[in-house]
Amino acid sequence: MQPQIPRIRSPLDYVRPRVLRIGVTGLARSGKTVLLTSLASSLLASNAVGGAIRSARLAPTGAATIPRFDQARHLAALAADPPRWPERTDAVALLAIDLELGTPSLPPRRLRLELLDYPGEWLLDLPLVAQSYEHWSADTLARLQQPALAPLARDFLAFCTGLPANAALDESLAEAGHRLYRRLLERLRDEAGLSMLQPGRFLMPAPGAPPPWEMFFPARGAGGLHRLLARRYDAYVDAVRDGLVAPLFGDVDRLVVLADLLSALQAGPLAFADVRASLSAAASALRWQGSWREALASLAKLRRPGRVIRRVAFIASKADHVAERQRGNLAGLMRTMTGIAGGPKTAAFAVAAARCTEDFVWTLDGHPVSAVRGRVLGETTMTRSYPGEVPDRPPDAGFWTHPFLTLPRFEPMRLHADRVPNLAIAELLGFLLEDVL
Ligand SMILES: Nc1nc2c(ncn2[C@@H]2O[C@H](COP(=O)(O)OP(=O)(O)OP(=O)(O)O)[C@@H](O)[C@H]2O)c(=O)[nH]1
Ligand SMILES: [Mg+2]
Repeated sequence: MQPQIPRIRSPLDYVRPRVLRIGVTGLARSGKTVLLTSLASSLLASNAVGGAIRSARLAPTGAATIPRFDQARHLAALAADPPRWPERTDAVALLAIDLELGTPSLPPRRLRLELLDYPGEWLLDLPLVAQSYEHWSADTLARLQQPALAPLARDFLAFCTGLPANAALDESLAEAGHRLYRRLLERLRDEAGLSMLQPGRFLMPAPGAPPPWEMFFPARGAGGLHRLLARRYDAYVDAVRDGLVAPLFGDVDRLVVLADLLSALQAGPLAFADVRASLSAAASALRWQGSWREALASLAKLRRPGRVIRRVAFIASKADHVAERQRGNLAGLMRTMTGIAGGPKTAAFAVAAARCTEDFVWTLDGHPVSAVRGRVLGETTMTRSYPGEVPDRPPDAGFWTHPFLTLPRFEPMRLHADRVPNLAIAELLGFLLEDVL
């Protein structure tokens, strides 16, 4: 079902996009729902983005096929007394806003903005499109053998070691290996808090019955079993590729990728390396998406080609855990971790979608430091926090000898006239919409 396209009012509307779809994705708990809620609340406040937006309202749902993002419910949670954070999400949702743009002396230009809450797990499937089964298996098995992961991976690795190098084709072996591998991915997510877990659809399945070709796992070898696993991997990659030109993702024109780098710095070197691997996989997938999109479009001549992603914003979320002085480094850290020169237009931001703290100067051991203070959920007094110095590039071994302090779970600040207090949401919107405003 096509989205309802806003009526054309000015000749310019013929050459500019009238529906702009922005994908918002990121690792689990990185702050996607709060970001969407905050972006929408800023847009709906009529004077957002330096007055270029004349009016904004939530688009009617009409006959849309993708579930709508429940803006009212999420905003109500942040507006409650005491404020609450929104619940976890586990399905794709779409937020649509109709904008009128332009100066008051001319007829308005209309633009429908669609913001898509895209599962982070699926983002990590994009790099598979450029990888062979052998390559992916070798990388994955090497990672699982790291000392920090090996205890959780023991059963699966033992199963792999037990397989003869030229094992014959055997459906039940493929199934047994697949089950062990899937269970391992779940434990790495739930017990080790990792996110660089592939294939992503093993953790966040697509709707519908699981297809038989899903029964694969990473393995080395050269026999019939190995060839079966490689064929199934290829079928999986084909499905990922189809998804990229399907209406859901194929129309994404710009992408916002979130990562909670501060929590990763706090969680230690293993968690940080994991977030770093996820981000660099996502960034490199985006670097070549232009060329493979075109190649695919010409292959599937009968199909409407997907749009190429033209702008990507990488966001270090929950930036209100550190003071202003540190936030420049936080954006810098994101920039050095993702720098995707040569691909779509890219920028990095340190954002607090729902600001919880204010900056203040704290005297620690006689030295003034730039710290923050806010109310911790359920408490009445203010808590002060200085988690540590944020590095502007991935830290070296020395950094981890003075670990980042725990980040308090703060309560969001009270709303001002339905607007969520935030840091850098206007800058983010400015970058995303610069060429259409
Ligand atoms: N201090 C601070 N905390 C935030 C901010 N945004 C999100 N959080 C915290 O991060 C948690 C997760 O935020 P969500 O927006 O629900 O994250 P998500 O990515 O949608 O999570 P899933 O849907 O479970 O993957 C919240 O419950 C808050 O505790 C922020 O701007 N500042
Ligand atoms: Mg969510």
